[in-house]
Amino acid sequence: MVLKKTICIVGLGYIGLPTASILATKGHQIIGVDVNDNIINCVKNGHSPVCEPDLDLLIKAAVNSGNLTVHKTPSPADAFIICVPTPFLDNKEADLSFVEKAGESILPYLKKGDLVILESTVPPGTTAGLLAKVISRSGLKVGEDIYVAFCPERVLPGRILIELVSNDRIVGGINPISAEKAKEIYSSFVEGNIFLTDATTAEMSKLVENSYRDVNIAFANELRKICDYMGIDVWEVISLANRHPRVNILNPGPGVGGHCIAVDPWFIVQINPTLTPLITAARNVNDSMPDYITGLINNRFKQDKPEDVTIAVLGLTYKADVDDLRESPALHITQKLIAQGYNVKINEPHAHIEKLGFTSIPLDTIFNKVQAVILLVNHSIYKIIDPESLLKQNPNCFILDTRGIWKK
Ligand code: SAJ
Repeated sequence: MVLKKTICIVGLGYIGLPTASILATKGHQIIGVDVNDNIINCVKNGHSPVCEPDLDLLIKAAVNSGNLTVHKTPSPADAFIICVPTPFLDNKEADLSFVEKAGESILPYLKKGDLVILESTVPPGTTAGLLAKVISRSGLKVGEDIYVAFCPERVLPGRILIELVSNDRIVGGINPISAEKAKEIYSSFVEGNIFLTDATTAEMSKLVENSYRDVNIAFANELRKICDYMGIDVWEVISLANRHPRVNILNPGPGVGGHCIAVDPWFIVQINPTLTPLITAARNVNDSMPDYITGLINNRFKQDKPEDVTIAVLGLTYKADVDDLRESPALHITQKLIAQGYNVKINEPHAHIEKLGFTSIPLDTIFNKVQAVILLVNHSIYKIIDPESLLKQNPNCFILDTRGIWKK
């Protein structure tokens, strides 16, 4: 039987809020903490501030049960889970200021026997170094009076609630007892296996997962460039190569976005750039893709003045069927086309693009009088668009499917 605990979760973003809600529905008393009034108000009213399947329902259940309350400051608890952002600085090193502030914010509430868990993605050594140092300012002996662990989140946006429960978890303690204590918390909702290790190994494993994906996508993007040069279809090449039982190449695209894969590999590189040329090269290949795509468009319209060319852009988010625009290559490409003087019409079904000064044009009118259609995001609703019929109506239209969802 799992013992019900009071758990304070600092940071109610993409990870903190689903984790808080699920723990609340398992009977724990959850104190959710965030500095953002909009998030607090949304949750109080039982709504999700982010677009994620079924999260609204889960939050409503958690709030209605009385087990989830939200506040601007922490309160005493048995365990504290820190889920704050770790963006990178201009020099691509991790900005740990949010982690540090979150650690400082719980100091007044810590007591002997408490557990502090970090879930934010961080460079290896952060939990045993920076975080343990901040926690030691409570006067409690870290590892003896108070337990500290790193437990990386591994959920895929768009499938967060499923993966939160079904994925295996890595739990890294600053000592074995810290790992055991943290495992107790995750055991109350995780159906996958829970693997115990030390905090630094757990931090590195998390970065390795996202870097592995980044390197694989970079390989696909490099293949795309060479196949374009040769005049052959990269998606056909990859799908044929993937018929080999030990080959699994990911998909080329307009670049890698989001707040994880486009950021985390740099946290490995910052440890020692000389030892990590492959990870660095992969990041650079993926970062080169937006310019590569705008280059293809410029090349097609090199005889025209950009102001005489109208382009329909499909999708602005960083990936399919989410509302997240962070580090989005699609947004980057669109802004670049606008800056170059093209007339750009946008369709984006999920994100609130009005806040960027854009309007989403409905799909039934966006293709009128355009010289180009550029598919930047493989949102499900775009799969039913038939490029053949677009070409029938507008034979000179330049159609560029950067995601390979429209069969030739
Ligand atoms: N992308 C491609 N080609 C592909 C797959 C993805 O170009 O074949 C692009 C996407 O369009 C997007 C970017 O890569 O711009 C990242 O998308 P993603 O779906 O690969 O990953 P994220 O960033 O949404 O979530 C990742 C996941 N990590 C792994 O799959 C190893 C998730 O499990 C992590 O929890 C998450 O990062 C995180 O928070 O770290």
